[in-house]
Amino acid sequence: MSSQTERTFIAVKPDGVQRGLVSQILSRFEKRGYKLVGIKLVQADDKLLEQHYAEHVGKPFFPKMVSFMKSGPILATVWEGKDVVKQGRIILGATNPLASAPGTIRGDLGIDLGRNVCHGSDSVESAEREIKLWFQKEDLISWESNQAKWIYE
Ligand code: DGI
Repeated sequence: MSSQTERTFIAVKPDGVQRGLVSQILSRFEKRGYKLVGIKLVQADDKLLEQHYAEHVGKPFFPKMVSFMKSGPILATVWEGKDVVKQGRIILGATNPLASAPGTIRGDLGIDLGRNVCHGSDSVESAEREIKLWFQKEDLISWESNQAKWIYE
């Protein structure tokens, strides 16, 4: 059962930041009713990316992906709300933008796999791991939204 305090890690990759898509991406999560509890711009380094993408280290595309992810700032965010991990992935769309449905971020804003605009945790366990990797505990703010009663029954 997912709770209203479930959290996920959503990042706008360097292509999304460079293309001025940050506000659009944040807006999709805000409008859906999710609560922003952490946000910062990060210039990622090899160590962070090797930890974040541990499952991909050694794959042929890895060096190119790391160099892309270091090519500019990444907007790191944490969102809270019911089923936010799964819904976040749905809002982002499929990994390959060409396979993403219109209406999703990648389906509306991307074309190539290596420029897929955003990242979202793929499970509650990954979310916990990624949030710890990108944020200090004190960077995350628990706050009460006045909108909650209009979003949740
Ligand atoms: O969690 P996702 O980002 O949706 O997907 P993932 O964890 O399978 O892959 C992480 C990122 O790595 C993905 O957003 C884009 C990149 N990637 C994955 N597979 C390939 C790839 N990049 C290239 N160039 N080729 C791949 O096969």
